[in-house]
Amino acid sequence: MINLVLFGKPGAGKGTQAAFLKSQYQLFHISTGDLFRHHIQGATELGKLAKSFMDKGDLVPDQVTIDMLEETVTKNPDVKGFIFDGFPRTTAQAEALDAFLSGRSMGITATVALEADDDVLVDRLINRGKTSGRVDDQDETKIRNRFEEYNNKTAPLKSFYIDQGKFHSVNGIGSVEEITNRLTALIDGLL
Ligand code: B4P
Repeated sequence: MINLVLFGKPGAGKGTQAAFLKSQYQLFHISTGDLFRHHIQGATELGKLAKSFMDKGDLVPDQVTIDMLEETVTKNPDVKGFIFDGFPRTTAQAEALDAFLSGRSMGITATVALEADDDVLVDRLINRGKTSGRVDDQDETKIRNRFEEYNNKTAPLKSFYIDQGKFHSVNGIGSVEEITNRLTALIDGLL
């Protein structure tokens, strides 16, 4: 089983690259951002709660995110592996994921970070915001707040995974195809 964590700032290309990687390696893709947006569309209680955080560019509280992730993994017992896209985003989420996976005789194979400068990311997100309708992509202040959340809460996970010998980083600047090639070269070398 291959279980990959895709790691990187908002707009780094996690969702974009996951779309290729899931078919390349036949993995089940779980994007917590997409799951929340699905709940928002369906106007569920979870969606209403998530929206109140996401629209400001804040992270959604850990426990609801962890519960949603675990439910999705549990519902898909027969897959070859998972791409965790945008999860974990805090140390509490990373610890919960390790405990949950080891309880099912599974584990993270590798964490792959897509690295890109803030200014490139702001341009990408503002651009997406013109068509996506995503409130969190339409305002530079909210985008910068998402970077702050990342720096404060998510960046510490780098050392969490370095300590486990599982952290890898890829240059996230270039064409989508160039970055896909960098990722597949890295992942093929790990298998
Ligand atoms: P996410 O949905 O995870 O989204 P993201 O970080 O904005 O984007 P991603 O990195 O996937 O970028 P993408 O490929 O789309 O999170 C949204 C929010 O949900 C969070 O702020 C938070 O509130 C909440 N949330 C999610 N998970 C959570 C968790 N675990 N805990 C708590 N809260 C959580 O690319 C962005 C744009 O760039 C696209 O338009 C794409 O086309 C473009 N692009 C990609 N690669 C490019 C390239 N190489 N060149 C040019 N453009 C490129």
